This record gives sequence, structure tokens and C-alpha cells, in this order.
Amino acid sequence: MKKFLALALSLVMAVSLAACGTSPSTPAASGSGSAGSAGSAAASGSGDQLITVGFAQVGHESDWRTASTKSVQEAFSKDNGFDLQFVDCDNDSAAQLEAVRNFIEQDVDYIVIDPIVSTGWDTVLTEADDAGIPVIVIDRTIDDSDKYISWVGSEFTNEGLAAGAWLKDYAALKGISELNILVIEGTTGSSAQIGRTNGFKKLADENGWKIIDSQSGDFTQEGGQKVMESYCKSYAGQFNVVVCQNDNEAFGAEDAMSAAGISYGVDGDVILISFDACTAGLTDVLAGKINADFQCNPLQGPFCADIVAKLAAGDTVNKETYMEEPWYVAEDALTEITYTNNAGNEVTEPLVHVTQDVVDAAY
Ligand code: GYE
Repeated sequence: MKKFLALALSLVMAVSLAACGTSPSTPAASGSGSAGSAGSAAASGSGDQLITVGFAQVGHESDWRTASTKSVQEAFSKDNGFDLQFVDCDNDSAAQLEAVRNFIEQDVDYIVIDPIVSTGWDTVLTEADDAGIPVIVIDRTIDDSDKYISWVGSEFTNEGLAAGAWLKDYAALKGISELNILVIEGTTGSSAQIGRTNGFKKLADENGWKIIDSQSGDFTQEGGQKVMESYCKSYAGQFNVVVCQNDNEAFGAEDAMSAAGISYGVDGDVILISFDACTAGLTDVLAGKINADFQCNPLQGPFCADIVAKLAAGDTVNKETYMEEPWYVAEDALTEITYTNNAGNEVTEPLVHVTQDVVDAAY
């Protein structure tokens, strides 16, 4: 028990240090409420036992996902006192439910879920609850059940609102009065897709922009390319903005537009907006291919491990933790945006002009 507590405490300290060192991975704020202590199996386990954690990951669809997996695997290492069972659910919701049920059957100490879609969770979370296994949710949200202890992730609606607020100011700056927009959405039913879609649409509706079409590219490069190829055929000459809900879709969209002879980015005919701001995405912002990239921070592993360590030590944890996420732009003409965020507050946030140093510091 003593050894376990020492492990847990040293992990908490390591996490605090890591969080101080890299500013984008510092949680911005803790949201509503506080979850009770888990009374976990690990906390009552014997001396040198590792804490077993089952992680049902979405899949391997994007650069963001690769960074997320690495972050969780590093944080839940054996050296940090964990035995991590990692399952790549390959973007298959049924497989993800099965993975969670297998974790329950194995009687792991904790379950971590990055939910592919936001609904369909209450039954399996009730089963975990009945088995006394605390569940921590990361990244995407679960919207039809509150039977989890804690969540750490991003405010996806704010990402969409910020993208819309930037587009409004950018169009005004460039004297573009009519915006005809094509959207390539992420995986249908994921909270990332829902939030980014709704946030951006709110600004589009308020400003009278036309969203010509909005289809899913499933957060993959291949998906983004396919959707953009069909958009180029159907809407050639009719659009001047493309919004991709992640960087990998944007890479596919770039290829499709190049093949169709359509120019995009800073010197092009089409404004290209993206989300995630991974290294390759910011490289394209620096090159002027993507005009603006709204970060979603995947480095959630240390925060999640911190939550598990606190629960194992019998401490209480916050029900929600939001990641801090900057907005990146290719040109330095605009330095900030002001918009009403999802909580109803008017906020003014900086726009980070991308330089090589910014790319080098990216995930
Ligand atoms: O934006 C995308 C990934 O859930 C926030 O999933 C995540 C999204 C991310 O495939 O690249």
C-alpha cells in the first residue's frame, strides 16, 4: 500500500512538472462540479501491484490520434505504476463497446474511454458501475450518460465558433462580401464533429453565409480527398471557402483541389480552414496552404493518469477538465478575435501567427 501511494504521489508530481513545462498541455480550467473518490480496486490492492487500466481508443485515423495514443501510452507506463491494456477500436462503435465489456470482464482497476460517438453508452457504463470499475472519459464526450467519474478534453463548439469568428474578420479585412462554403465534417455522431459543425454554423447563420454542402470525410486524409473530389466536380467555380474538421481531411482536400486546378490558401481563390494544428497542419499554415488552424490538444495522457492516481489515492477529482488551445493563422494582419463562446461569454482570444518556431513546438 505504501509503495503504491508513493508511486501515485511521484506520478502526480511528475505530471505537475510536465504540465508546467509545456504550456499548450496545461489544463485551462476545471469545469462544473467535483466527482467523488472512486474507492478503486487499485487503492486497496497489495504493495507492488501495478494499477491496471483498460483504454478503448477510437482508432488510428489521424495525426491527432497518433499523438493521443502516444500521450496515453507514455503516461500510463509501467515505470509510472500502470499496466495499460490498449485497444485500437478502428473507428467501430460496436468494437468499442465490446472492448469496454472485455475490460469489465477482466476486472481492470480503471477504464479509460475516448468515445467514437457520443451516444449509446448508458448500458455499458451502468455495467462498469455495477462492477465497481471507475470510468474516465478523454477527448470526445459521452452525452447520454453521466456514469463516469471524470472527463478531460476540448470544447469543440468553441473551436467551431472561433473558426467562424476568424472567417468573419478575415473576409472583412480582404473585402470579400460573399462567402460560399463547403464543409468536410469529421466522423458523424462524434462530439468533435457535432461541436465544430454547430459552432461554425452559428456564425454562418448569423452572417448570412451560404453553406453549399457539408459531408463527412471521417477525419481521414482519404475521406477528405474523396469528398473534395466530388465537391470539385459538383461545385466548381461556386465556392470560396473550404472548412475541414481536421488536418488530415485538409491534406486530402488540398490534393483534390490541386488536381482540379483550384488554388487555395493565402494566395489562392479558396480560403482553407482546418482544426487540430498538428505539426503537419501547422507546416501547411506556414507554407500558406491552410489559412487558419484551430488547435485541438491531444496531449491528454498525463492529465488522465493524474486523475487515476488521485482516485487511487482516495482524492476527489474534477468532473471536467478543459485543455488549453490556441488558434493559428498564416498571416499576421489579424491578431485577435472576439466572439461569444459556448458558455455565453464574450471572449477576446489571440491569434498565433505561425513561424518555424511554432511548427517546431507543435505535437
Ligand atoms: O480532431 C481528429 C481525430 O476526437 C478531437 O479525432 C478528436 C478528433 C480530431 O480523428 O483528428
